[in-house]
Amino acid sequence: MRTGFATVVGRPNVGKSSLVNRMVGTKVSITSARPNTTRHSVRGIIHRSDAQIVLVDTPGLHRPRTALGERLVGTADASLADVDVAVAVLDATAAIGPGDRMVLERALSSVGPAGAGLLVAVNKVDRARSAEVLERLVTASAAIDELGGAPSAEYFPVSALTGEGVGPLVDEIAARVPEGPAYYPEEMVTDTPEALRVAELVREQLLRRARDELPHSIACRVTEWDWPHIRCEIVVERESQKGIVIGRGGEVLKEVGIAVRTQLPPGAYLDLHVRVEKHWQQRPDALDRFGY
Ligand SMILES: Nc1nc2c(ncn2[C@@H]2O[C@H](COP(=O)(O)OP(=O)(O)OP(=O)(O)O)[C@@H](O)[C@H]2O)c(=O)[nH]1
Ligand SMILES: [Mg+2]
Repeated sequence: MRTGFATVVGRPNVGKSSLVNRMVGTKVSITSARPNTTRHSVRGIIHRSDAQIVLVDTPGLHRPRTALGERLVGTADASLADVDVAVAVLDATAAIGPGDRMVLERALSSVGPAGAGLLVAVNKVDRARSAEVLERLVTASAAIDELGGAPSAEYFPVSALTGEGVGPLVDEIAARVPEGPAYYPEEMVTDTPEALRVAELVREQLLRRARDELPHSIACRVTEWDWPHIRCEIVVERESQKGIVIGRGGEVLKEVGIAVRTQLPPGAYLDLHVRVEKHWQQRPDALDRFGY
């Protein structure tokens, strides 16, 4: 049996969470078209007959401008400590830039000399021309050479959306984790606590409906869990945002509640409350409370 940790890193919005969900085969991490969706490190466990792989989804690596941003980057960096495999995810639909080079550099330095545990995934190939995919692969490889090289790094064109190329990536991760005992029981796909999962599902639905700067201003937290009664607070930064999140006649909140309930065991009663907390993104006490 081979078992180990594979941390998935990349710029915001390149599709890390989508790829982790696809590899696990279940939704363990929320996704959205907005950058900086993931705010925690989220474990997704792959069970195979020959291996157990603990994938670690991480917040996007970026240059932080808020205290929240610093926490997110800190979380991603911490998840790169002590990994067997680092999967650096790039976006096939965009040219490789300084942000991606930084991702490759951090991933490379986390897996030790010669990059024995470095895998590079070029995601969203379903939306790129093959010449573009090829260009990203070549540029990524050249960037790694400039960083000192990683002879055993391998490159995978993938699509989290269609699943194309994902099988070979998982096979390679399985081949590179060491031998050892299983960390998690067979039926477990994630170790995210239920209350956190529900708060994240609420935030995911809000992100789908949010525009402009609102996504960064939303935080969700379950404040009461008395099954089937769940109380979740939604925190925004401004009074005007509160109105947007509630919607006309409570319409938005109602839709959010319905969409989240379909993803919970039957009978859940979800009580959503919206509260304003000014500048929470800059306040360490608030960030602690949300677990960021
Ligand atoms: N066409 C296409 N879209 C994708 C693919 N993978 C992800 N996406 C889309 O890209 C957007 C970002 O996906 P996420 O999985 O949330 O990206 P992320 O890297 O986890 O983002 P952060 O958590 O914000 O760092 C979403 O709109 C996804 O639907 C893919 O393979 N093809
Ligand atoms: Mg994510």
